[in-house]
Amino acid sequence: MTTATAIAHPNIALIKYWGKADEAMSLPATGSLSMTLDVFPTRTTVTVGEGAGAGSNATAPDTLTLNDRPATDAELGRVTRFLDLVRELAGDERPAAVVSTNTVPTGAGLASSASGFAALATAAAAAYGLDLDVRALSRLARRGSGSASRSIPGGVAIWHAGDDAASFSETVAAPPLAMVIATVDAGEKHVSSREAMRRTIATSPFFPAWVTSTAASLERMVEACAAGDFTRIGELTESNALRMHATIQSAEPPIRYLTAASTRVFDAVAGMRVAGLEAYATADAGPNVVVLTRPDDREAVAAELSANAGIAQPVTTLPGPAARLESGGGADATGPAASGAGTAPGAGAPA
Ligand code: 2P0
Repeated sequence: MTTATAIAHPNIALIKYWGKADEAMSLPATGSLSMTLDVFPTRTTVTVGEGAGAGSNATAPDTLTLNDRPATDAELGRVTRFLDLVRELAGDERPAAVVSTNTVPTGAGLASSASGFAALATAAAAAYGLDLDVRALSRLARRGSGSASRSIPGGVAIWHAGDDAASFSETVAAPPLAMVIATVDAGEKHVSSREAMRRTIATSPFFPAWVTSTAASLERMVEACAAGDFTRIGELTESNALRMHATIQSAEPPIRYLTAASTRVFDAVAGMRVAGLEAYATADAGPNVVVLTRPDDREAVAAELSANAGIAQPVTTLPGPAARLESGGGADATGPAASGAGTAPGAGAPA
């Protein structure tokens, strides 16, 4: 029996991934760039062999326990399809028992699928005896969930568009960054990002412009990161997020993830800039807003969000670590170590 446990953290994109070029291979329409967080890790244990995988599904009797409860059929099916890829790579047909614990509310707009599939890829590769480097592991994690690719390397990561071999993630140099998570609603999102991406591609007249403009913004973002230009990084981040939401809203029927409460946070962030506190807002496929700032300003931004935007418990985070096996031998020795500076997530913590 072989067991491996891995830990991975979520990431928030500064240049967003929205839309696939190839759904079966999980290849993105554009590249994207994110910061991995040092809060809300997912811890996943994969066990292969003797007694593991006594599930009822005869074709691949894996078992999955998610946050201390048996997974739904849909959750198990997605994990089994992913493990099938690992089994094919390893030439090993044995089923697995998977136990996973998320510390971020599932499905609430701060992608638990990113940390989830990054941790699963790292643990499953080790449990099935595969020796994969960061590039290969990020390509594997991509097949589970696109954004999971970016949670394999640590810190600020770029996920390249391209064919299967070229579409991997790697850490890029960037100036010191911090984020403050403003949870406006911790509930489940009404349309999954996977479904919303499909609808956007199929119906939005703006989608082609999203693709060309995001590719251009990614190039500028890489330049700004290399130059250590925080202001440019922030401007590109907020602009790209609003373009993504505009594109999503232009689908038919429309999808609106941002609410009045989200808009109040964007307004508060604009107000901070006017007052000389440099901060920029972004949001994923949900109403919650994440504010990019400099590490030295993160507590001031959190205080402003509490005082002026009605955010009960803003959570601050610095760049987080690479996905890693719990017993050493991590996926990437080059990623920054966990800073440990994030505010501990509590009950009702951000989504
Ligand atoms: C991102 N999002 O770049 C964008 C911004 C949400 C909004 O990546 O279908 O859960 O599993 O590849 O990775 C969410 O998409 O989608 C996402 P799949 P995923 O972070």
